[in-house]
Amino acid sequence: QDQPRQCGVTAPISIAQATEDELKLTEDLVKTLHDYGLFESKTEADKRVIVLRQLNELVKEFVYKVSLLKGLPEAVARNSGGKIFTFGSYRLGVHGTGADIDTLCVFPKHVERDHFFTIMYEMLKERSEVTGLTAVADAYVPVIKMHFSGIPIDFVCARLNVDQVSDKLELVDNNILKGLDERCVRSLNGSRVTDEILRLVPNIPVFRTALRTIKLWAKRRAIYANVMGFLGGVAWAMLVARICQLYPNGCAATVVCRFFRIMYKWDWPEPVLLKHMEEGPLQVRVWNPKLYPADKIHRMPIITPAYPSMCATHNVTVSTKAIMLKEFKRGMEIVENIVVRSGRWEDLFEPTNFFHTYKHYLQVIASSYSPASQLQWSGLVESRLRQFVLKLELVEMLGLVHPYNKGINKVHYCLSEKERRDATHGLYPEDRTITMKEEEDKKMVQPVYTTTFYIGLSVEPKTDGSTGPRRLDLVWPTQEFLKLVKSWDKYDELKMNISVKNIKR
Ligand code: 3AT
Ligand code: MN
Ligand code: MN
Repeated sequence: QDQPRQCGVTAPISIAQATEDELKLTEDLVKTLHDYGLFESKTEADKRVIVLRQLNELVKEFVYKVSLLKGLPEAVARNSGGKIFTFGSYRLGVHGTGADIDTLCVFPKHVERDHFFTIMYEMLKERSEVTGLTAVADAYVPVIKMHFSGIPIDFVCARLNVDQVSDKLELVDNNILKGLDERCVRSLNGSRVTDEILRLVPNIPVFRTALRTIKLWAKRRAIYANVMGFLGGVAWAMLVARICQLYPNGCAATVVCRFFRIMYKWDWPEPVLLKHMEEGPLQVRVWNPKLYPADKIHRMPIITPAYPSMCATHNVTVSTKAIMLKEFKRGMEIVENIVVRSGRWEDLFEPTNFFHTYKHYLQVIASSYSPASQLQWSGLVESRLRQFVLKLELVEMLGLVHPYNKGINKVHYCLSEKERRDATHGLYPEDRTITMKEEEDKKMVQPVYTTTFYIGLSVEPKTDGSTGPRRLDLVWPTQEFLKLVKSWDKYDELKMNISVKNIKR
């Protein structure tokens, strides 16, 4: 272990073995992570294994069924195979209690993608273990969502250009992507990226503990969210993997400590790479800022290791980058204290005081009248919020434009049309306890579902030296944002509402 193979695009910074002291710090860290309830029970872990076994069986049955339907002989149909792969936090081994299992279903070419959303869907519907089954066939990455024996599953699929999918099939060869539907390439990508990350870290248990730490920290500091312009699970995993490569013999505490300093001092937009990018057999572009202007504007590029390499952080804005750098700095200062025993790991996980940091906030309320339409509508608004942030960043006098990393969901039980209207504008009837005993009550109560997003604004002093009244002009960005979300093809002005309000701390 003294001379580990070099994984990464540079030599390690240090190949020193962990000291007694560092091992003790890691022990404390793992204990702290346990205190936060980050690890699932043995029972839950066992259940996941059983569920995956059942899903794998189901996939084979599905392929067999479709093969017969396509007129293949019985023996050929049996040999057509079918296999599942996992990706996401479960595959990385950093999932918490109740996390989903991101699962990829792979089948041979005579099975069509549509079959997954019809025949497989029907097969799942028949199973008594399955609840909450929903298919989203028109998503960027089409997915079937469900609970299987109570475990949430995100089920995606890929049709390979082969006659048979054997149990031994691996997804590492770039040539398997040749001639595939784009959606299949994207579905395979999730799995290929996680596999590659694991292949590129020198010590997987160290990586896991360090990543669990960073994920917890990022969530508590409200900088975990790809859609909002922060980093998502894959990007955090790649950053931690890079530090692991630089300290191949370090323990988890060492990796965490170095993480903050290195990321704070990183020469952005220098990209974070886990390996040299590969050329490959597809007509798709691989991330290349020298070639593509769109890639040059990425502020904190973190590049996925599997071909075709992409930037996992194209959503980062000037503000979100500044906020993350501030958090790296805070992390760096805290771990310096932990190392000299004048601080504790808990300090790192102190929740953000976002709601007390700024004088001005924008409150964006997306609302509608049913849970189903609210899910879609709030998702759309959330996915467009970053455009609002980008427009606000252009406003003179605004320094930082800080989106909170998640929307806050509420249901308001209203007793009149007026109350309903008010609720969509952030004026809520006093919290009301509803007794649903009587039918009368049920008829009177009209629920309004709201998802509220917050954007913190730091107003900068005028630079021209004048002392006149300072007026923030947010009309233009607000109007543009409202126009943008209302231009959605599924927007229904009778059912969906959006309101933007300027509020004080
Ligand atoms: P959790 O433990 O589940 O919270 P995770 O990292 O597994 O953390 P997700 O299950 O949300 O997070 O996502 C797993 C992977 O699925 C990450 C990414 O490759 C893919 N993915 C997630 N959301 C999307 C999306 N909206 N579009 C495309 N790919 C996505
Ligand atoms: Mn997941
Ligand atoms: Mn998922």
